[in-house]
Amino acid sequence: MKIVKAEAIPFAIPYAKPLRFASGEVHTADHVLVRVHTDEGLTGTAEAPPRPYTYGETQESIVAVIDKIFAPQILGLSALEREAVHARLERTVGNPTAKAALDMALWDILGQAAGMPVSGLLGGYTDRMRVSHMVGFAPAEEMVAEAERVRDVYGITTFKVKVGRRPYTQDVQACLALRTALGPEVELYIDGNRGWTASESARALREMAGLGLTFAEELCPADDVLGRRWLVAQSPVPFIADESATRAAEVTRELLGGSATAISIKTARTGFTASQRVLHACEGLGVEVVMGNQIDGQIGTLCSVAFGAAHRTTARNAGELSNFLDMTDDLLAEPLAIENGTLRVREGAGLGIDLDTDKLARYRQDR
Ligand code: MUC
Ligand code: MG
Repeated sequence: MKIVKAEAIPFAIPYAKPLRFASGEVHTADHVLVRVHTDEGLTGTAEAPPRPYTYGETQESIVAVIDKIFAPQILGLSALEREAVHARLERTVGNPTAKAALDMALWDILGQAAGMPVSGLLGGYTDRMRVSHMVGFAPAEEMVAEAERVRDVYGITTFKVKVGRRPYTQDVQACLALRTALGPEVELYIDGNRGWTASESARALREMAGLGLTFAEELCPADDVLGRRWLVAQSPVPFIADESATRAAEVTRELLGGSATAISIKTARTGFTASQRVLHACEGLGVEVVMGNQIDGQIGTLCSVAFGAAHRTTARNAGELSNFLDMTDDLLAEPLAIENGTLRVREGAGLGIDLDTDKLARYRQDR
């Protein structure tokens, strides 16, 4: 199972509905398709989404780091030598989505070689996850209309509401409008992408106290160290670290430092190998996790659900698995389908990623 080639293919697919949030906005899925090939003719596939406002990576930087540094470092190693692969990748700091995509492509190869689904190899807890949908910035009535449409069409009843605008009261109003329109059965939580100060966040949480929120995520920057601890200590709900805890060591630091009380796990940045490290750390420390979304396409979403469904702790909360619905197209031959508010893991060996080669030819940007 020797690695003979690692490819980084840039592609771009427009969004039908851009996602807007406090740290940025996404109009085009300008991602990188990562393919690792072995001497036995197996090909592992994953995708890396550039998020410069979160990790500093761009589409060009992901292609460059894979072509120039990572591919030459891992050629000749076996897909079974994942720890050796990671030791080489870790010689370069940062570049989390490039590393994660290579890791997941290797797991895809292992699954194919074993003739078993990756989700089963990871843990095999269940075959599906409940889906949480992200509602981006818009006037409150549009946010309500979107949530109602997503509930009615896909059966989704969990919503993560993007907050972090100024004045904070407009987000309080939007959350109130969502709760009023959707009723008490629907689960709502908020994500500020570091948009507010600690004091704005505290006021917003107090004013939303009657809305039955289940979590609050990254309302203010973790770099505001004491302010963030002060906020988290008074949060009435678990406070999720997302972009402030992108590696197992950061997870430990944020949790032990009192800057978070729950963790977002994103396979787009920690792949499967490091996501398990994060998950096991959280289980050991006794904090809740949520499967987050790096505004993934269908390939990334397939990876997220494979991981999330594999473990009891990740399958407990609804996973953020629906951002791909806002894209105009994707690369899978058989598109993902969310039914009754759930997304199923793909059956078959590996990750079950079957690419539509015509679509890849249409959207790839390197030819
Ligand atoms: C999220 O959960 O924050 C937006 C920025 C990012 O890093 O991820 C997305 C969604
Ligand atoms: Mg987040």
